[in-house]
Amino acid sequence: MRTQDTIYLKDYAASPYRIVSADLDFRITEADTRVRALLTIEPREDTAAGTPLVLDGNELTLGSIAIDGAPLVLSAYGADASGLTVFEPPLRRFVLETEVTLKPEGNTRLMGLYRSGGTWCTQCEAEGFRRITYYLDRPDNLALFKVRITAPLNVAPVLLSNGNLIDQGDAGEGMHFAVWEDPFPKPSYLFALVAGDLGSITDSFTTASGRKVALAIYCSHGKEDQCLWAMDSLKRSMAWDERRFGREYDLDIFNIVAVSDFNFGAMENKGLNIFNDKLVFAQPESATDADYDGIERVIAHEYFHNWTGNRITCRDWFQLCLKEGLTVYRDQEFTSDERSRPVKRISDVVGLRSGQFPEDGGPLAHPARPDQYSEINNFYTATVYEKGAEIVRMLATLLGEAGFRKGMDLYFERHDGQATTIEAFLAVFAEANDVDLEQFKTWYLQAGTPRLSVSDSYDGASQTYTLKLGQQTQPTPGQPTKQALVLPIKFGLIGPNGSEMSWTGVSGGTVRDDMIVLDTAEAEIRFTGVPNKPVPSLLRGFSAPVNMDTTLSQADQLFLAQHDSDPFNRWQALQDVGMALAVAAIGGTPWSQQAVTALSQAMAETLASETLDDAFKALALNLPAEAQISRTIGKDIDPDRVHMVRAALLKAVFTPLALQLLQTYRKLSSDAPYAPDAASTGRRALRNRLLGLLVSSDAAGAADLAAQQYAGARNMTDRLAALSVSALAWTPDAEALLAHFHTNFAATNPLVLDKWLAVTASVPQDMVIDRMRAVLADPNFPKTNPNRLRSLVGVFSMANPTQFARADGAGFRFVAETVVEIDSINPQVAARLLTGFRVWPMLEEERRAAAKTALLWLETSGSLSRNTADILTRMLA
Ligand code: 0A1
Ligand code: ZN
Repeated sequence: MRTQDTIYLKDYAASPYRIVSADLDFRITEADTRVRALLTIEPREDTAAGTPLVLDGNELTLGSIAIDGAPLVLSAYGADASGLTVFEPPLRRFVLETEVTLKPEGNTRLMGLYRSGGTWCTQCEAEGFRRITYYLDRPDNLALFKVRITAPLNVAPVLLSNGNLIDQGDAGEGMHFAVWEDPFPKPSYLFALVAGDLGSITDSFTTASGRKVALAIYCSHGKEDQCLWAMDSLKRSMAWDERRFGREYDLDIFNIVAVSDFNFGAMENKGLNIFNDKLVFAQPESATDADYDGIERVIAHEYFHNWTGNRITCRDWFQLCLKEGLTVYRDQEFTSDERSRPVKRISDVVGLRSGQFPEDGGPLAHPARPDQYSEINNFYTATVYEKGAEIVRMLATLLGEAGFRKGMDLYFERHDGQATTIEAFLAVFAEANDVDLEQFKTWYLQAGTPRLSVSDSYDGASQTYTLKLGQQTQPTPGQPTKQALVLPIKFGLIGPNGSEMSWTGVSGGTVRDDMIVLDTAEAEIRFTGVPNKPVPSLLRGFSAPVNMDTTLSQADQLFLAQHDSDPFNRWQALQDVGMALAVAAIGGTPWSQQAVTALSQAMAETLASETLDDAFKALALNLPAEAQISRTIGKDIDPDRVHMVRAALLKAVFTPLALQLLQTYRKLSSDAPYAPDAASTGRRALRNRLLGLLVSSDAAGAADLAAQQYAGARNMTDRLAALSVSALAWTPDAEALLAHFHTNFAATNPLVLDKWLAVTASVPQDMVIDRMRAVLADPNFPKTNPNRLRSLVGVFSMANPTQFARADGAGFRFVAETVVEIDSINPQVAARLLTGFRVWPMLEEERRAAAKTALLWLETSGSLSRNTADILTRMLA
């Protein structure tokens, strides 16, 4: 048995053998699946005779083994559940033939070949292929795949794999077969197979060079009309990648399959993407605007992987953000071009701050390119994905659009067909733009969110404006000291009349047009020829993923909120004002009436603006979330106090606006049929935001208004919004609405049940834990389904701070106990649920002790999977 301890990037070595092609034969029956693999294998030029061939395996049992048709004697190989070693393979090209038998039915880990709702499907990233056959299951082994699938015709009339269908027919005894061949060499993690009784919708896309691509989306029967939005999103993604990056699709077929049991969102298998069905199915009665957005985004994301991930893949899993950060950047750009760029940016930054910053500032912090791991599945993180995208965005900001595109073109030209590294990625940008990116690379290697400090002064006599900037990054696990990073700081200086000011000279730092490039720990930048004291607008568009300490007065912030030409900073300024008031009050300094009135007025003006769009207003008319406030305070957090102060501030700011909120709410109602376009989505977002503000500021009649909206809603967006504001504020109707929603919408649709579970888990009331325990105790609750578990337990730990972090420890215990139970079913999901504990070091003493008790209990609770044990160890380190 080979045990797998910590794996280090520095130990990377090419394998002494290469698998050049894989000829796979699957025989699927209700009882089991037999996999026969013919692997054509070559030694490398420098491989010495007698070097053993070591293949990965996981929970496999070897049936037979032969080389070039001759069965191997027992002494020639060693095989167990975790691998296969051929001691002295031939030092020339040979064919290794193995046979294994799998039990997909019992595969509740959802890695490798498993069954979801009767359909056989696969998930191979990162290391699932080794659960299908013995293989070099590493991303740098690219091979040509040919796949024959034989299965019962009645239960599996649809047989799919990667690439092109080259043969199909009857196989006798109620069985049929299909043969698929993928002309592009690929790593095993991109392998996919689907066999089931599925419906589908079809369409086509003609590429810029005239290739007609057949598109299909497969789903369970009866759901076909819920796949239209996904198909529309796919076609727009294909067109966008041609326009924006000059990338065409390369096969004649592109298939997507929606399955109900899936560990993540979706998977970019070559020519055969497999999706969590919540990211495919959309109809106005059961999906919200957020669901439509998510579908569009993830369909685009997986499609874009065809070039950034599949044609060019990763040399090893340390390089994961080579494909993920870049592809997230690409999907963000797609959404920005399709919808509103500022609104997309603000939403992404809200997500970054609530998802990635806490990771980067807590016990699970790691670099975007880690240099060690013990369980790779625990590194599909916000840091690799979202911070990875921020790093690519900074590169684009520093190089400019044309310079960035030149680098991307060179990347595709030079590395097509390869498995490569972050170094190779940076090298193409450096070369195409003739710049040095050595220091920039630190962004990939260093964990932690930098703090950017700012102070300024103005000297009227010399008309000189001075900005003092500093950057500092706190130590993170394994990285006690930090280096200065390259921070692109987009900025403007705003004059007293609200317009941009110019300057005649700059010294003391690097300033290129509207961008300061801070690459030292400190800089003092002097702008000369500045006629008046400006208000600085810094970090426009959130041009670097940092925490900025601002020293601006409330008046200056509100001035920016009104005048900044950068919509992101207008939004940020309002948030900062709210944050400052909340943080001061939590620290014991109550707000002044005057300060609150000024913020109220700014909110009122924002709402009344004729130039700002609805989606922007919906984001602006809000206070920072509780978790965001807690993070800003940073230590000794009492979530009850944060909750109470935020609620009081919300009331103080928005109660005076109740009439305007209500009138605007009424004006925004619409009889138009549901459409998912940006304008309609923005209108609903604003209207529902206003409802939320009215209810949470306890305006007269607001609770009834929410109940009316719930009852009269003609789409899920409006219905769920009304339900969730009622439940969060626990209005007198909340209980009845939740029950109604369960009976009438959730009981028959699992994806709607997820919404009910999520609302139930977010209620900040003491009964929530008992309710969740009751839900889990119901024998009909499917504990094998990741979506259900995440909606209940994941939402609880991430979005219900007062109950999760209860002083009596009941919230922590609930999550810890659930993690143990789920760990024996699906370790990946259990490990993910445990990450909710990452806030624990930040809590006040009593809660911190309660969290630690729960974590220590987990440690002694018996044998945990390596996934969960890895998270637990890092959490307690
Ligand atoms: N590459 C996929 C993410 C993914 C990772 C692991 C999975 O199974 C354990 C599934 C999907 C993406 O970025 O969408
Ligand atoms: Zn991805």
